[in-house]
Amino acid sequence: PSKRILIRGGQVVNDDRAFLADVLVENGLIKEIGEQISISEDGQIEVIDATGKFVIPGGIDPHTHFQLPFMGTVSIDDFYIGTRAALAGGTTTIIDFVIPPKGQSLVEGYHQWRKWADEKVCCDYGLHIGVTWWSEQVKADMETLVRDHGVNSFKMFMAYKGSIQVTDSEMIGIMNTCREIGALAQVHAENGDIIDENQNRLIAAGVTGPEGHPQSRPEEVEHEATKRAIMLADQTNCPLYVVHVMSKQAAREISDARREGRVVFGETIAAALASNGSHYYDKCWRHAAAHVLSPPLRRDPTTAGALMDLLSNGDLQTTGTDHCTFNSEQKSMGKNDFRRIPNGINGVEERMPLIWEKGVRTGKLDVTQFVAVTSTNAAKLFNIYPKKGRIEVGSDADIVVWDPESCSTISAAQHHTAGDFNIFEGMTVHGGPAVVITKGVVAVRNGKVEAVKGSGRYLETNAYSPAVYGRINQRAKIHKWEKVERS
Ligand code: DUC
Ligand code: ZN
Ligand code: ZN
Ligand code: ZN
Repeated sequence: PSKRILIRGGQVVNDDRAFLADVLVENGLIKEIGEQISISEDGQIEVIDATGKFVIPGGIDPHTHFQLPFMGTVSIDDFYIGTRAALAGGTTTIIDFVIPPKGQSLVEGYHQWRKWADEKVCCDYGLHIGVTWWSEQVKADMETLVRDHGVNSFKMFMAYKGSIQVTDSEMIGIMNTCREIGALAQVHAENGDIIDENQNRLIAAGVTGPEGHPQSRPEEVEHEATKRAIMLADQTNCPLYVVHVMSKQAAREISDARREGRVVFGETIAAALASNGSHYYDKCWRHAAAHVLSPPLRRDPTTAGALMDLLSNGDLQTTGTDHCTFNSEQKSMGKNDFRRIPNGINGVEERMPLIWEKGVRTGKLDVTQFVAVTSTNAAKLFNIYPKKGRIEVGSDADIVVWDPESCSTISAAQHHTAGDFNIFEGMTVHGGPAVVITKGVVAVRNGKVEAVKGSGRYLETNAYSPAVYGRINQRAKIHKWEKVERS
């Protein structure tokens, strides 16, 4: 692989502006940006012609689950196949979730995930830590992870009763701790107790197929939990990041909270922007089961467009995928009971082209906004900016030469994940990566992926991201208890 790369004549796009320039890459970093960079033609440099194309920061997918042990099986894309698929679609950084079972040490879980990931990743990656239970030991582990292991985000599950769900009082402890150590609290917002009740009622009524899944988790279940999480975070003065916002009602809560000045961020996922819940009612069991994830896709056909509108106006900030793939055989574990269908869908490879198609080509996002919602905003919130998420001298050379004119049809026969189904099957997307560079090395060219197993690095992130804590500290000042002095 060439150590120096010159990307010539493209439109460089950051979240704040776009301009014509050449970009010189050297030793994994962006070395120079300028008009007509001159080089001595000694054969030591690879020149990539980006005329008519955009030169954008590599995508950041802040929500993946590679080789996740979950619901009695393990998601089929491991850290090699998963990051390879990410690169194929223009994503050069992923942030995955450590999800230790209840009772397991968080620090142990972290080391387990590092062991799985380090030898396999083809691009840089970070880790969020799922806090699935609560004790003094868990609190100490959170402190250790932030201090010694470059972690700055912790996720709570308000669903999955009986396994990883946490209670409100546990959430309060976790949020207080996040606030103390400068971390960002994340929530999977669904009311797990009512889901459990609905599931039992559906099964009793004989609804055992995949259509039972969305019926057990209607919009209001996501809505209520989102609202509750926002309230708890506000009361504890903890910044909150709601992962996979799937519905208009939940999104509305986030918009309203932001209007009131609360420090809340929202992520939506590729599937929510490009698919919908009608698939659960498909006559083909395999087809319906392939779409099972939580929270579910919504049947309301206006959801996808509404979520894109909120990315456009800034009420939602990031786009992930919740990429967590299971093949048909694994999905079949729930053949007679939708509660046992492993939850998860694909998206890490399709995210950027889909957002281009549904966002930029519809006119809802301009190219700078596309960069913001696919890369820069996540980099800022998780404190890896401007190392990641920006085309700037000194930043990592994670760069995508994006071809706005390319045209391809998504298909399981072509995709790079190990799954045998693609929930976006048959969709035509315009726009896609012509060249993908990770840390100064070309990983994708002309649709061919040349990813190197184990070449990615774990991203140490600092606590107190300015994008998060700048505002929370201000807000803390107005949160003062009132005491009345009486004689
Ligand atoms: N939802 C999913 O669909 N899969 C993994 C975890 C989750 O919360
Ligand atoms: Zn989740
Ligand atoms: Zn089918
Ligand atoms: Zn998830």
